[in-house]
Amino acid sequence: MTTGTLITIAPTGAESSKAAVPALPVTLDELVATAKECEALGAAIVHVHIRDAHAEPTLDQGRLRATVAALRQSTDLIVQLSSGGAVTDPESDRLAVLDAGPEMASCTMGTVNFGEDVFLNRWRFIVDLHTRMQERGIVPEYEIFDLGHLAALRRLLDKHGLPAGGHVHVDLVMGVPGGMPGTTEALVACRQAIRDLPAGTTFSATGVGRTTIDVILASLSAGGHLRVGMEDTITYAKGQRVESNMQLVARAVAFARLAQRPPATPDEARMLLGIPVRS
Ligand code: KMH
Ligand code: ZN
Repeated sequence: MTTGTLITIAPTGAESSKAAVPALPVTLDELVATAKECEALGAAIVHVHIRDAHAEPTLDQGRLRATVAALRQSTDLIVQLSSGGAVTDPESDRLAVLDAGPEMASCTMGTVNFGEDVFLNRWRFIVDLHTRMQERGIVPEYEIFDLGHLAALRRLLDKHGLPAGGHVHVDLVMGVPGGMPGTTEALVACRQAIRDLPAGTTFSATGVGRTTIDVILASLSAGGHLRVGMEDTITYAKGQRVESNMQLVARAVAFARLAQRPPATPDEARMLLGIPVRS
């Protein structure tokens, strides 16, 4: 069944520095203002990485809680905290992200080379994240950087059961140097593998760097959803820097409307993902 398009905004990430990318939202005020504007344009989910007072990536528990509270107060967006953090973050801090009580959190389904670094996701760590989210009613978004991560997800669900809410949603993160390429062919291969997951599994896709537009078009045509934002894309077109996250959401919304799959509201997204609607 084809539905409207879930649009996730990933505004900050952990990789770009504020000095190199001045438009990156790094303070709580900047993040909330960005989230509000992206919601008004059509985003339904915000994928959140936070920064400290020096604009460096952090998983500080107080800041995470304040961020969840502020986003809930100022927007109706589904707040999805990153449990991936930065490649340097210890597993204990990444697990503790769940203590901040988000509606959703990311759960990366395997280790991947990540540029010059390694994004480490051991099997036991993945199982811990998945089962803690089940216990707390936090809905995961399974992050897929390579085709084999979908096989790992099938193994996880077979051994440890469905996530909270009973619905499975994955995000294909494509074009990371070291992961799968951001191509139509790779997306179609993933879509084939998603057919081995529980019926009704949904997917979104994001193309890092210059793969962003190819991945948007491939995902929409394959019935998928979209993630965009300055976590993944800081160049809008050749020689043109991204001015703001809103510019990327506006472009994704325009593509979704052209595909006759207009943006889903946050509550439509909650219903699709098995998240209780906010009262
Ligand atoms: N920053 C990357 C190392 C996630 O948010 O769950 C990991 C990442 C995935 O961004
Ligand atoms: Zn992330």
